Amino acid sequence: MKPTHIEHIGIAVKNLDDSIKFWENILGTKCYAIEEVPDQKVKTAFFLIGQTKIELLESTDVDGAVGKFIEKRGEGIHHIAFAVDDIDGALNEVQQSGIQLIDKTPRKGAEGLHIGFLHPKSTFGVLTEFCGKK
Ligand code: CMX
Repeated sequence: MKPTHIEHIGIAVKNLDDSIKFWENILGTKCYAIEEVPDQKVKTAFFLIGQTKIELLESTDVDGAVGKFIEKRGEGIHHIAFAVDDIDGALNEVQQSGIQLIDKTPRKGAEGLHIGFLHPKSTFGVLTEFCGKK
């Protein structure tokens, strides 16, 4: 289940529009998609750098994962996501090795991807996501 590449880095932001302007300037590339993901209680904006995306995350609900993160820790890097060929197999494999999962089965994420999170208590403090196409 070796990940193929870093699919994206998720960054929690207070205001998507302000952050998009900053990242467009820094990266020299336009945000190519804005999408709300109701299941995750976020609005996302994407930039493509090589094979990897920067995913800006604005909370749509103070009680959602990003809303709570910003309340507690402020803006900043929220998670790192790895692309895997077999999302079900990857989640199964890490669970078997004793790592605590947030999602035992994949959920629907942005861009039609199937996603599953590993708990930061089990990953040395890094909220880690696997993404797959199914
Ligand atoms: N990175 C590292 N640690 C984190 C974290 C993050 N992004 N978010 C929370 N934590 C830590 C907290 O600091 C806390 O640690 P302490 O107990 O030492 O204080 C612990 O995890 C529990 O956090 P909490 O604030 O009590 O919040 P919850 O338990 O309600 O939720 C988590 C934490 C990770 C389980 C939850 O955020 C979650 O399920 N995340 C997965 C889904 C997600 O992040 N969706 C948004 C992005 C979606 C997308 O990319 O499309």
